[in-house]
Amino acid sequence: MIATDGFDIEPQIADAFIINARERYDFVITANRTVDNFYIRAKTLEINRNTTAEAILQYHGDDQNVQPTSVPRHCTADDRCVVGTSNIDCRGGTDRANSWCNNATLSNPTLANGNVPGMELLKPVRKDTIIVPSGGYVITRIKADNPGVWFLHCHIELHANDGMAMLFNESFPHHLSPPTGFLIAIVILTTYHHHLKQQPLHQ
Ligand SMILES: [Cu+2]
Repeated sequence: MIATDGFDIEPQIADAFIINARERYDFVITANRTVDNFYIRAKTLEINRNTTAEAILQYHGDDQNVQPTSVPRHCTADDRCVVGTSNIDCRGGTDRANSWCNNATLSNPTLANGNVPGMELLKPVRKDTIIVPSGGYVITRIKADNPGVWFLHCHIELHANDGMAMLFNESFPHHLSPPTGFLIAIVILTTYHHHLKQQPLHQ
């Protein structure tokens, strides 16, 4: 793996990785195996479901009519496919997997203010999209050098529409003014729509 979300990372060797909506990963495949066909599998991590997408990586010279024999990775207690976290207290919500978890707090207060043991502060991964496990949390560091109101939202559209989103205000006093004529244009548009609604349908 060499990059994520358009930013280089310290190269890592991996045979599988977790990706969610909007994330991007760049990787280099070292094709140094015996000539064969290999499955590339994408498998959802849903509970009680097993949705799989498959592609075939074919080495030049291999028989195109032979199915690959490579086997999928199986998740076990020792080889977990998901990184979970249980540090969030939903304060009276239903169970964490089904709660909106508004007004959440850390169940372990010693983790507050970024005091998380082992956190990488010198060379953290730079990303614009992050997986937040159900009931989990993410610590980010933002360089606040672009004043505006930024939309932090889930990239699953249904979730965003449900309200899984927030505004991050980076310095109201330094917001740019709206373009010249911006409000006038809205008034004209509103009047125009109103005008359309007033027209008889059979005109
Ligand atoms: Cu979501």
